Amino acid sequence: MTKLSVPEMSCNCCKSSIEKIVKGIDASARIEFDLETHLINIECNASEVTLISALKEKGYEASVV
Ligand SMILES: [Cu+2]
Repeated sequence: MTKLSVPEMSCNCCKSSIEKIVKGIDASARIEFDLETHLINIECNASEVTLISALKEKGYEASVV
């Protein structure tokens, strides 16, 4: 499981775009969001580096917690 901090994730629209980004990498990914702490837990086959760079490409700065 990868735990990422995404400070700019603040509402449901961020949530759904992040979900799309992650599922675009691995369609079977499982993602848990916590909007209050801006943390996401991702279970998927992609590496942390892949996830972080894909998110960054779409404007979401992310870092491993
Ligand atoms: Cu949003």
